[in-house]
Amino acid sequence: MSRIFSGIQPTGNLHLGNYLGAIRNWVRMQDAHECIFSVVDLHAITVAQDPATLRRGIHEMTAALIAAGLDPERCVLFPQSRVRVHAELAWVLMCTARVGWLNRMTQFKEKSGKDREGASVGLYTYPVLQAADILAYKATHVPVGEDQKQHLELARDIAIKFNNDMGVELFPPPEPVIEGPATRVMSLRDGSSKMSKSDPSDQSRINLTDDADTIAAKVKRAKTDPDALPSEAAGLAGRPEAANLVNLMAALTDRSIADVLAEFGGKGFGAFKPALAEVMVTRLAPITSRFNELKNDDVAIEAICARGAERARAIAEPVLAEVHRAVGFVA
Ligand code: AQP
Repeated sequence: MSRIFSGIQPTGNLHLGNYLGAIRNWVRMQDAHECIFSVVDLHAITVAQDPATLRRGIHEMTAALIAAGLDPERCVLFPQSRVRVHAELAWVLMCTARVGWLNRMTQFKEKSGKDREGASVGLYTYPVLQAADILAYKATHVPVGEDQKQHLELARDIAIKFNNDMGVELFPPPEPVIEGPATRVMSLRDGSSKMSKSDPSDQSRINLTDDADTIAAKVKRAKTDPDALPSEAAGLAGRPEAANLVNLMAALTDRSIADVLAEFGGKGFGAFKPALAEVMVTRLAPITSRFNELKNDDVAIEAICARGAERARAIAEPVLAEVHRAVGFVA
């Protein structure tokens, strides 16, 4: 039986990229597998965070995940910082990972930008903490969006090297699960960059908390080109913004791109965009209303976080004890 681990940063609103690329798959996996999902607040502080905003963000991300369909009875759901094993195991794995491996991580290069010397050490070692998140549970599968592929390969390399170095079969090398028609949802303002919580423009993304008018306005303003939609998928080549919107329609309606183009091929964005906005509103409205009900129920959310952390610790602490024995810390 496979064990699933995945995480999401509490650094802003859950957006359509997170939902279609990751969370929707998490929800589907809950019944078929043992699932562990974390609001990864330790990752969030790799870039500066206001403490009060972060505290609220952890709470709201937990509420948003439940609103999106995670059931804390059917999966383990908890804030990462409440399980100390993550940070402790990350230290051990930092002594396994090689500097050359981390130097190849493209997300660090993108996130640190021109001021690489001024980036936090945590931002640089972020993928090792991510490996610890997964390996602390001996997770076998990790459902993520396409942007996390390189980090997952690193987690596999770390697991394999640790096992080899210590002469044990402790960690199963985790497999990424990058599935579905929308593993890389792009920004509404720029078809060459991914939709992201940290994009300074709120117009670049559809938040799961956006109301119908906001969604309609964002889709209307989404960047496109002047041509009509093609009738075949090949006609989307070289048209990243059009491809992104068609892909979103396909993912939200569980149809193929060919099906969507069979309906909209030859039509302009004037016809396509309102149809897309309507589909988004229909799909997101139940999540938004559930989120609005839950987000102010501090007592219920706190109880879910506490219980989830307790269940996570019960799995991770014995794994850390095995790691301690393997490296020689205890007899
Ligand atoms: N655009 C996306 N398309 C598909 N999947 C995506 N994911 C994120 N963006 C997309 C997947 O969502 C999960 C949570 O990732 P995250 O917490 O790193 O989300 P984020 O929106 O990427 O976060 P930030 O704060 O905006 O970080 P940056 O901008 O640095 O990436 C993951 O499974 C991710 O693959």
